[in-house]
Amino acid sequence: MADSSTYVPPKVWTWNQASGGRFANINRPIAGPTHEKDLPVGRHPLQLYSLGTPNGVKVTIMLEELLALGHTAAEYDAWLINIGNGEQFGSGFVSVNPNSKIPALLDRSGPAPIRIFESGAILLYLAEKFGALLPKESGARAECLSWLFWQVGSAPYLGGGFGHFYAYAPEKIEYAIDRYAMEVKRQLDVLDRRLAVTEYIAGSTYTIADVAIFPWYGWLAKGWLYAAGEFLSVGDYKNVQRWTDVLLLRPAVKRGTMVNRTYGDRSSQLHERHAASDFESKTQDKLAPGS
Ligand SMILES: N[C@@H](CCC(=O)N[C@@H](CS)C(=O)NCC(=O)O)C(=O)O
Repeated sequence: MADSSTYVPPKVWTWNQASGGRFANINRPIAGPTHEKDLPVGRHPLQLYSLGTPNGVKVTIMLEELLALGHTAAEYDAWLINIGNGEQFGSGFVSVNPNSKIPALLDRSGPAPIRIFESGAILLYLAEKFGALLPKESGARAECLSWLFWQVGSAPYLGGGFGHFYAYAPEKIEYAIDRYAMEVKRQLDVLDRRLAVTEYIAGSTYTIADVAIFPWYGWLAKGWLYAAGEFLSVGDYKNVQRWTDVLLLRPAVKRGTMVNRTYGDRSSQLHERHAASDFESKTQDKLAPGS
Protein backbone atom coordinates (compact mmCIF):
# COMPACT_ATOMS: atom_id res chain seq x y z
CA MET A 1 0.00 0.00 0.00
CA ALA A 2 1.34 3.47 -0.93
CA ASP A 3 1.87 6.08 1.76
CA SER A 4 -1.28 8.22 1.98
CA SER A 5 0.68 11.37 1.13
CA THR A 6 2.16 9.88 -2.06
CA TYR A 7 -0.75 7.80 -3.37
CA VAL A 8 -1.86 8.69 -6.88
CA PRO A 9 -5.07 6.87 -7.90
CA PRO A 10 -4.60 4.76 -11.07
CA LYS A 11 -6.84 5.33 -14.10
CA VAL A 12 -8.92 2.29 -13.24
CA TRP A 13 -9.36 0.90 -9.73
CA THR A 14 -8.59 -2.78 -9.27
CA TRP A 15 -9.22 -5.02 -6.27
CA ASN A 16 -6.11 -5.36 -4.13
CA GLN A 17 -7.08 -8.08 -1.67
CA ALA A 18 -4.01 -7.46 0.45
CA SER A 19 -4.95 -3.84 1.14
CA GLY A 20 -5.14 -4.50 4.88
CA GLY A 21 -7.49 -3.08 7.47
CA ARG A 22 -9.55 -4.91 10.05
CA PHE A 23 -12.24 -6.06 7.62
CA ALA A 24 -10.03 -6.82 4.61
CA ASN A 25 -10.98 -10.52 4.73
CA ILE A 26 -14.71 -9.84 4.27
CA ASN A 27 -14.76 -6.67 2.16
CA ARG A 28 -15.33 -7.35 -1.54
CA PRO A 29 -16.28 -5.19 -4.56
CA ILE A 30 -18.86 -7.77 -5.68
CA ALA A 31 -22.21 -8.82 -4.27
CA GLY A 32 -23.90 -12.21 -4.16
CA PRO A 33 -23.28 -15.43 -2.25
CA THR A 34 -19.84 -16.99 -1.86
CA HIS A 35 -21.14 -20.39 -0.72
CA GLU A 36 -24.26 -22.49 -0.37
CA LYS A 37 -25.74 -22.49 3.12
CA ASP A 38 -29.35 -22.65 4.25
CA LEU A 39 -30.50 -20.58 7.21
CA PRO A 40 -31.86 -22.28 10.31
CA VAL A 41 -35.58 -21.78 11.05
CA GLY A 42 -37.10 -21.91 14.53
CA ARG A 43 -40.68 -22.25 15.74
CA HIS A 44 -41.64 -18.56 16.12
CA PRO A 45 -43.35 -16.34 13.51
CA LEU A 46 -40.34 -14.02 13.28
CA GLN A 47 -36.88 -15.26 12.36
CA LEU A 48 -34.05 -12.80 12.92
CA TYR A 49 -30.57 -13.33 11.47
CA SER A 50 -28.25 -10.87 13.14
CA LEU A 51 -25.35 -9.94 15.41
CA GLY A 52 -25.15 -7.67 18.48
CA THR A 53 -23.75 -4.62 16.70
CA PRO A 54 -25.60 -1.27 16.88
CA ASN A 55 -27.55 -2.09 13.71
CA GLY A 56 -28.47 -5.53 15.01
CA VAL A 57 -29.39 -4.31 18.49
CA LYS A 58 -31.92 -1.84 17.09
CA VAL A 59 -34.06 -4.80 16.04
CA THR A 60 -33.65 -6.94 19.16
CA ILE A 61 -34.56 -3.94 21.36
CA MET A 62 -37.63 -3.37 19.18
CA LEU A 63 -38.73 -7.00 19.45
CA GLU A 64 -38.22 -7.03 23.21
CA GLU A 65 -40.20 -3.76 23.50
CA LEU A 66 -43.07 -5.29 21.51
CA LEU A 67 -43.08 -8.37 23.73
CA ALA A 68 -43.01 -6.13 26.82
CA LEU A 69 -46.07 -4.35 25.44
CA GLY A 70 -47.87 -7.69 25.29
CA HIS A 71 -47.57 -8.42 21.54
CA THR A 72 -47.06 -12.16 21.80
CA ALA A 73 -47.00 -12.45 17.99
CA ALA A 74 -43.63 -10.68 18.15
CA GLU A 75 -42.02 -13.84 19.55
CA TYR A 76 -38.85 -14.48 17.65
CA ASP A 77 -35.90 -16.74 17.11
CA ALA A 78 -32.64 -14.79 16.90
CA TRP A 79 -29.89 -16.62 15.04
CA LEU A 80 -26.28 -15.54 15.12
CA ILE A 81 -24.64 -14.47 11.87
CA ASN A 82 -20.88 -14.23 12.34
CA ILE A 83 -19.91 -11.53 9.84
CA GLY A 84 -16.20 -11.93 10.65
CA ASN A 85 -16.43 -15.47 9.22
CA GLY A 86 -18.33 -14.32 6.12
CA GLU A 87 -21.64 -15.95 7.11
CA GLN A 88 -23.49 -12.96 5.56
CA PHE A 89 -22.38 -14.32 2.16
CA GLY A 90 -24.11 -17.70 2.56
CA SER A 91 -26.82 -18.35 -0.07
CA GLY A 92 -29.62 -18.51 2.51
CA PHE A 93 -28.67 -15.20 4.10
CA VAL A 94 -28.28 -13.50 0.71
CA SER A 95 -31.79 -14.63 -0.22
CA VAL A 96 -33.10 -12.71 2.82
CA ASN A 97 -30.77 -9.74 2.38
CA PRO A 98 -29.20 -9.29 -1.08
CA ASN A 99 -26.98 -6.62 0.52
CA SER A 100 -25.26 -9.25 2.75
CA LYS A 101 -25.44 -7.26 5.97
CA ILE A 102 -27.07 -7.95 9.31
CA PRO A 103 -29.80 -7.53 10.48
CA ALA A 104 -32.25 -9.45 8.29
CA LEU A 105 -35.74 -10.56 9.29
CA LEU A 106 -38.09 -13.19 7.91
CA ASP A 107 -41.77 -12.87 8.87
CA ARG A 108 -43.30 -16.33 8.51
CA SER A 109 -46.65 -15.47 10.12
CA GLY A 110 -48.57 -15.14 6.84
CA PRO A 111 -49.26 -17.48 3.90
CA ALA A 112 -45.88 -16.63 2.32
CA PRO A 113 -42.71 -15.52 4.14
CA ILE A 114 -41.91 -11.81 3.94
CA ARG A 115 -38.26 -10.76 4.00
CA ILE A 116 -37.18 -7.41 5.40
CA PHE A 117 -33.64 -6.04 5.32
CA GLU A 118 -32.12 -2.69 6.41
CA SER A 119 -32.56 -2.04 10.13
CA GLY A 120 -34.63 1.13 9.59
CA ALA A 121 -37.03 -0.74 7.30
CA ILE A 122 -37.30 -3.54 9.86
CA LEU A 123 -38.20 -1.09 12.65
CA LEU A 124 -40.83 0.55 10.47
CA TYR A 125 -42.24 -2.81 9.36
CA LEU A 126 -42.57 -4.03 12.96
CA ALA A 127 -44.01 -0.71 14.18
CA GLU A 128 -46.69 -0.84 11.47
CA LYS A 129 -47.40 -4.55 11.89
CA PHE A 130 -48.01 -4.20 15.63
CA GLY A 131 -49.24 -0.59 15.74
CA ALA A 132 -46.58 0.34 18.29
CA LEU A 133 -43.82 2.92 18.86
CA LEU A 134 -44.87 4.94 15.80
CA PRO A 135 -47.27 7.86 16.37
CA LYS A 136 -50.51 7.73 14.37
CA GLU A 137 -51.16 11.49 14.06
CA SER A 138 -49.54 12.65 10.82
CA GLY A 139 -47.39 15.46 12.24
CA ALA A 140 -46.00 13.28 15.04
CA ARG A 141 -45.51 10.39 12.61
CA ALA A 142 -43.60 12.65 10.20
CA GLU A 143 -41.33 13.81 13.03
CA CYS A 144 -40.65 10.22 14.08
CA LEU A 145 -39.89 9.07 10.53
CA SER A 146 -37.68 12.11 9.93
CA TRP A 147 -35.48 11.11 12.87
CA LEU A 148 -35.56 7.45 11.89
CA PHE A 149 -34.26 8.32 8.44
CA TRP A 150 -31.83 10.82 9.97
CA GLN A 151 -30.25 7.92 11.83
CA VAL A 152 -30.10 5.71 8.76
CA GLY A 153 -28.39 8.48 6.78
CA SER A 154 -26.11 9.71 9.55
CA ALA A 155 -24.68 6.54 11.11
CA PRO A 156 -22.48 5.63 8.12
CA TYR A 157 -20.50 8.83 8.82
CA LEU A 158 -20.08 7.64 12.40
CA GLY A 159 -19.31 3.98 11.69
CA GLY A 160 -17.92 3.79 8.17
CA GLY A 161 -16.32 7.24 8.41
CA PHE A 162 -15.18 8.14 11.92
CA GLY A 163 -15.04 4.66 13.46
CA HIS A 164 -13.25 3.20 10.48
CA PHE A 165 -10.52 5.81 10.24
CA TYR A 166 -10.13 6.37 14.01
CA ALA A 167 -10.09 2.73 15.10
CA TYR A 168 -9.68 0.30 12.22
CA ALA A 169 -7.73 1.75 9.27
CA PRO A 170 -4.17 0.38 8.99
CA GLU A 171 -2.77 3.92 9.35
CA LYS A 172 -4.01 7.06 11.13
CA ILE A 173 -4.85 9.63 8.45
CA GLU A 174 -5.28 13.06 10.03
CA TYR A 175 -7.42 14.45 7.21
CA ALA A 176 -9.92 11.57 7.41
CA ILE A 177 -10.09 11.50 11.22
CA ASP A 178 -10.53 15.28 11.36
CA ARG A 179 -13.24 15.31 8.75
CA TYR A 180 -15.32 12.60 10.38
CA ALA A 181 -14.71 13.69 13.99
CA MET A 182 -16.09 17.10 13.01
CA GLU A 183 -19.16 15.53 11.39
CA VAL A 184 -19.83 13.17 14.30
CA LYS A 185 -19.58 16.01 16.81
CA ARG A 186 -21.99 17.99 14.67
CA GLN A 187 -24.40 15.04 14.71
CA LEU A 188 -24.12 14.75 18.51
CA ASP A 189 -24.90 18.47 18.72
CA VAL A 190 -27.97 17.99 16.49
CA LEU A 191 -29.24 15.38 18.96
CA ASP A 192 -28.24 17.41 22.00
CA ARG A 193 -30.16 20.48 20.81
CA ARG A 194 -33.18 18.35 20.02
CA LEU A 195 -33.10 16.62 23.40
CA ALA A 196 -32.84 20.01 25.13
CA VAL A 197 -36.46 20.63 24.13
CA THR A 198 -38.00 17.15 23.98
CA GLU A 199 -37.90 14.21 26.34
CA TYR A 200 -37.48 11.64 23.60
CA ILE A 201 -36.19 12.10 20.07
CA ALA A 202 -39.54 12.45 18.29
CA GLY A 203 -41.31 14.26 21.12
CA SER A 204 -42.83 13.33 24.46
CA THR A 205 -43.12 9.60 23.76
CA TYR A 206 -40.63 6.80 23.16
CA THR A 207 -40.67 5.69 19.50
CA ILE A 208 -38.72 3.75 16.89
CA ALA A 209 -36.62 6.91 16.42
CA ASP A 210 -35.20 6.36 19.92
CA VAL A 211 -34.72 2.66 19.23
CA ALA A 212 -32.78 3.43 16.05
CA ILE A 213 -30.60 6.22 17.43
CA PHE A 214 -29.77 4.77 20.85
CA PRO A 215 -27.32 1.95 19.96
CA TRP A 216 -25.25 4.30 17.83
CA TYR A 217 -25.32 7.69 19.52
CA GLY A 218 -26.22 6.53 23.05
CA TRP A 219 -23.38 4.01 23.05
CA LEU A 220 -21.06 6.63 21.54
CA ALA A 221 -22.07 9.06 24.30
CA LYS A 222 -21.07 6.48 26.89
CA GLY A 223 -17.67 5.99 25.25
CA TRP A 224 -18.56 2.44 24.21
CA LEU A 225 -17.89 2.83 20.48
CA TYR A 226 -14.33 2.92 19.14
CA ALA A 227 -12.98 3.91 22.61
CA ALA A 228 -13.57 7.48 21.42
CA GLY A 229 -15.39 9.01 24.38
CA GLU A 230 -12.56 11.26 25.53
CA PHE A 231 -11.44 12.11 21.96
CA LEU A 232 -14.93 13.37 21.09
CA SER A 233 -15.58 14.97 24.54
CA VAL A 234 -18.87 13.08 24.71
CA GLY A 235 -19.55 14.31 28.27
CA ASP A 236 -20.28 17.75 26.79
CA TYR A 237 -23.55 16.49 25.28
CA LYS A 238 -25.56 16.65 28.50
CA ASN A 239 -28.98 16.09 26.95
CA VAL A 240 -27.77 13.07 24.99
CA GLN A 241 -26.33 11.73 28.26
CA ARG A 242 -29.64 12.26 30.08
CA TRP A 243 -31.63 10.53 27.33
CA THR A 244 -29.14 7.63 27.11
CA ASP A 245 -29.35 7.07 30.87
CA VAL A 246 -33.15 6.88 30.67
CA LEU A 247 -33.05 4.34 27.84
CA LEU A 248 -30.41 2.21 29.54
CA LEU A 249 -32.89 1.58 32.38
CA ARG A 250 -35.56 0.10 30.13
CA PRO A 251 -35.82 -3.70 30.66
CA ALA A 252 -36.38 -4.29 26.93
CA VAL A 253 -33.26 -2.29 26.10
CA LYS A 254 -31.28 -4.41 28.55
CA ARG A 255 -32.62 -7.66 27.09
CA GLY A 256 -32.33 -6.57 23.46
CA THR A 257 -28.72 -5.55 24.00
CA MET A 258 -27.83 -9.08 25.13
CA VAL A 259 -29.22 -10.89 22.10
CA ASN A 260 -26.68 -12.05 19.48
CA ARG A 261 -23.98 -10.36 21.57
CA THR A 262 -20.55 -11.94 21.19
CA TYR A 263 -18.39 -9.51 23.16
CA GLY A 264 -18.18 -8.02 26.65
CA ASP A 265 -18.92 -9.84 29.87
CA ARG A 266 -19.69 -13.52 29.08
CA SER A 267 -22.73 -13.51 31.39
CA SER A 268 -24.32 -10.71 29.32
CA GLN A 269 -24.03 -12.60 26.01
CA LEU A 270 -27.02 -14.47 24.64
CA HIS A 271 -25.71 -15.76 21.32
CA GLU A 272 -29.09 -17.07 20.21
CA ARG A 273 -32.52 -16.28 21.59
CA HIS A 274 -35.47 -18.63 21.21
CA ALA A 275 -37.57 -17.96 24.34
CA ALA A 276 -38.01 -15.31 27.03
CA SER A 277 -36.62 -17.81 29.53
CA ASP A 278 -33.25 -17.75 27.70
CA PHE A 279 -32.46 -14.55 29.62
CA GLU A 280 -32.97 -16.08 33.03
CA SER A 281 -29.43 -17.15 33.79
CA LYS A 282 -27.94 -13.98 32.31
CA THR A 283 -26.80 -10.71 33.87
CA GLN A 284 -28.55 -7.68 32.43
CA ASP A 285 -26.41 -5.10 34.18
CA LYS A 286 -23.08 -5.62 32.47
CA LEU A 287 -23.90 -4.32 29.05
CA ALA A 288 -21.23 -1.83 28.14
CA PRO A 289 -19.79 -3.09 24.86
CA GLY A 290 -16.27 -4.24 25.56
CA SER A 291 -16.89 -4.56 29.32
N1 LIG B 1 -27.74 0.13 6.50
C1 LIG B 1 -27.64 -1.20 7.06
C2 LIG B 1 -26.26 -1.40 7.58
C3 LIG B 1 -26.06 -2.78 8.11
C4 LIG B 1 -24.58 -3.06 8.38
O1 LIG B 1 -23.70 -2.28 8.02
N2 LIG B 1 -24.33 -4.21 8.99
C5 LIG B 1 -22.95 -4.59 9.26
C6 LIG B 1 -22.77 -4.90 10.75
S1 LIG B 1 -23.23 -3.52 11.76
C7 LIG B 1 -22.61 -5.86 8.49
O2 LIG B 1 -23.42 -6.77 8.41
N3 LIG B 1 -21.43 -5.93 7.90
C8 LIG B 1 -20.98 -7.07 7.18
C9 LIG B 1 -20.34 -6.72 5.88
O3 LIG B 1 -20.26 -5.53 5.55
O4 LIG B 1 -19.90 -7.65 5.18
C10 LIG B 1 -28.68 -1.35 8.18
O5 LIG B 1 -28.96 -0.35 8.86
O6 LIG B 1 -29.23 -2.46 8.33
